[in-house]
Amino acid sequence: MKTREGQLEASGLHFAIVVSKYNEFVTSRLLAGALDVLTKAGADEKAVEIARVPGAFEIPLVARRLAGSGRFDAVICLGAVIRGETPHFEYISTEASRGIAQAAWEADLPVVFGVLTTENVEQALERAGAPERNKGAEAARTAIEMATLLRTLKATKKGAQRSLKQRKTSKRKR
Ligand code: INI
Repeated sequence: MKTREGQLEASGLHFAIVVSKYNEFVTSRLLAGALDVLTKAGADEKAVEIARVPGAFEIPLVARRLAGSGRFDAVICLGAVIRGETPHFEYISTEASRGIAQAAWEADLPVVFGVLTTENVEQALERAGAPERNKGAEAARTAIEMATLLRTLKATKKGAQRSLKQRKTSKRKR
């Protein structure tokens, strides 16, 4: 039986990070956590691009654009939505998570959810602190692991021909 798994090895990989400016006192810590993981795993500083957006609601559009650019192996999305601060909590967090997942599907690339959704500022700071609990660090580890796993899943010529044939057959049945 063959088992495939990603590695925490980022050399040669390219990453985009989309980080929201809203609640920057939290998101700057998530960004620091993510960058720390990427550099320690061997990513080149020049292979990491950062895009800053106004709030978490704006993350999916920019993540989708970057993911579809063909320039990155993974996109890391960082933000902080804090319930105590907004009656729009549900709308913003739902749209951010739905949009980030959709960006990954549409671009066929890992687009990682590193957006905190917390009840209050204390919880947000707790999850943006020490490396073991930092959601930005966790998102970067996930991005590396997924990017390296996907590299091992590159279609062989035979496999690609097989799936093309399957797609044609299922189209004809419809
Ligand atoms: N954006 C966040 O990222 N976090 C929040 O907690 C937040 N609050 O509290 O409202 C927030 N609002 C801004 C939102 O993401 C959009 O930028 C804005 O609605 C414009 O589209």
